[in-house]
Amino acid sequence: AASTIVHISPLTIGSQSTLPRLTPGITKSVTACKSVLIRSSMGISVTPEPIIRRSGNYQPCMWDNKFLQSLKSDYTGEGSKEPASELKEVVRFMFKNVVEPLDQLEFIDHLQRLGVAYHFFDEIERALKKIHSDDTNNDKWERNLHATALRFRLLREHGYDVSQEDFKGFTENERFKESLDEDVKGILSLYEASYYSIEGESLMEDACCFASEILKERVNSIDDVDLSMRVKHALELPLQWRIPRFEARWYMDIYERSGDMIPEVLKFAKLDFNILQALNQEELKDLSRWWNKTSPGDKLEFARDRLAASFLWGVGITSEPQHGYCRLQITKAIQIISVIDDVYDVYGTVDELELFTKVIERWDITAMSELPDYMKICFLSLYNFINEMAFDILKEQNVDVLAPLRRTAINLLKHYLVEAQWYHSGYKPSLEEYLNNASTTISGPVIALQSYICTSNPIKKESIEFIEKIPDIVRLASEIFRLADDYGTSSDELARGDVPKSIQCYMSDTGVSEQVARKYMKELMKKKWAKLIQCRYSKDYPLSWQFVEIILNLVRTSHCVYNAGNDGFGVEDEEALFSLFIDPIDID
Ligand code: LA6
Ligand code: MN
Ligand code: MN
Ligand code: MN
Ligand code: MN
Repeated sequence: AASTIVHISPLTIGSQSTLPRLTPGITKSVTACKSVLIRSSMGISVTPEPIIRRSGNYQPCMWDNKFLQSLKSDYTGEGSKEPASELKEVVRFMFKNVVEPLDQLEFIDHLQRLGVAYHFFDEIERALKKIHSDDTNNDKWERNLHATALRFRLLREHGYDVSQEDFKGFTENERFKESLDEDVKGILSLYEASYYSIEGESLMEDACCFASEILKERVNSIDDVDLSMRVKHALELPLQWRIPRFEARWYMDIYERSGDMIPEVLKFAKLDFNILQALNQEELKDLSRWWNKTSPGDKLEFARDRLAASFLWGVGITSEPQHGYCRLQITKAIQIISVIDDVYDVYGTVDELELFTKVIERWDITAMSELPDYMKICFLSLYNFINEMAFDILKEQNVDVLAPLRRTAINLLKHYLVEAQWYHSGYKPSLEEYLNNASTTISGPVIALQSYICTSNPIKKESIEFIEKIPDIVRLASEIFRLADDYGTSSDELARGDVPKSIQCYMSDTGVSEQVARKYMKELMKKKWAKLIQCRYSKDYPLSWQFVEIILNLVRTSHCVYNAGNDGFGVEDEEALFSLFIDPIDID
């Protein structure tokens, strides 16, 4: 149909174009767009109505190609690798000389929080195995809440069978409970441990409520400045929900001032951080060259240009040096998907989106000619990206992964279409119906499959089939990812015009206020986490521990990006991105 297209570019929205957030001005154009569609679908429209297009109204990207290519680190090459590997041996030696179980646990905790535990995998497993088999049924453990909680948390984290009964002594003895009141350090450890509990461990659930209440009460009256910082940090997000690598940057400053700080350990952690950062910078350069030629640029002005923020997800999922390929591919996937998501969310008309989805489903390059120009570029970038990944794997491992990669991508867009149809018809789903669809549109299943493919060698056909069927672990991870995203982005999305997200669905299901709904979502995420980590403990779980960790990291990244309640992806957090990827840590 012939129609006039009116582009609303960010610049026409007046002074608000300089703001990163969306403006109510856009909602008006939504209404205009809708009335056009309704009328034409009823066949009443005779004169071509202008299609008024919305824009995501996003800020330009933070780092352009020129800036990224100019990065130079002092930590590439042999110059820093040698001192690092010497220091590593020193730390390994020190670790071996720690004998007391509690000291060992604390040593491990430091290594993990400093982000260097991956260097000492065997030592850590050996120490934990011993601690697990040791008898704890003695006074020393039973009287030390911090020690008991740390033991529980680390053993659980590493897959050992530990029981919540370990805490019975603390929870059943009222007199002890009173004296606990003063033990902030112990309660903090209990709080962190409680996030490692699984569904149905009511003792741990109670412990979590009890611990967070006391910590909230105490947080502003703790004399020890660092302990108070730790408590604040923990209340913001528990350790279980944090990305180890992002945590490392924060923890180094705390560790530096702590009484049991070991200079060699600190120095090694700093050096390792800077070396990984230099590696990440090389990856960013690669990605930026790719994006520089792939980016639709001014052709799709309405969409997000978020290479740095997308890379944050790549690093969040896996930061180990050997997984560079996975970081590259996940970053590309998220950058491409977020452009297409903006097409479905804000720019495309329902007719166009239906056509686009059909063309994608055919996965036929010749069908591209049926699309409007702006959609051709979306189609081809996704098509090329998926095909290239399949090509890489075919060349590398002689395994054909094209069909599953293609199917999950198609499935994502089919679910995008459902949301777009709901929005344009004014349909309001219940929370359950919404989540059923939205746990796919958050892209969890796509990222899960792609990260399995990019980190596994050999790739197993059974594993691919298993992941593609969306097992509990992928579904739960995707649901939490979705809830976290909605927690951060739905205010902007609703202002822009969008389907009601989880918070709004729950509000209309129950009639509660937004504040109550938000609180409910936090609880719901916690409940789903308890189920999520339960998945990994079942005996013959067919996915590797390492891959499950990647799935958990995906969820953790979403907490880190969206926890503050705003869109930490659409509006890049400059300070965080600079400290992770650009500024090295000072080493004296
Ligand atoms: C979500 O965007 C986003 F930007 C992510 C980085 C998550 C993974 C990538 C996707 C889904 P938004 P929506 C693009 O909040 O429209 O716009 O599903 O996703 O809520
Ligand atoms: Mn481990
Ligand atoms: Mn969106
Ligand atoms: Mn969307
Ligand atoms: Mn969102």
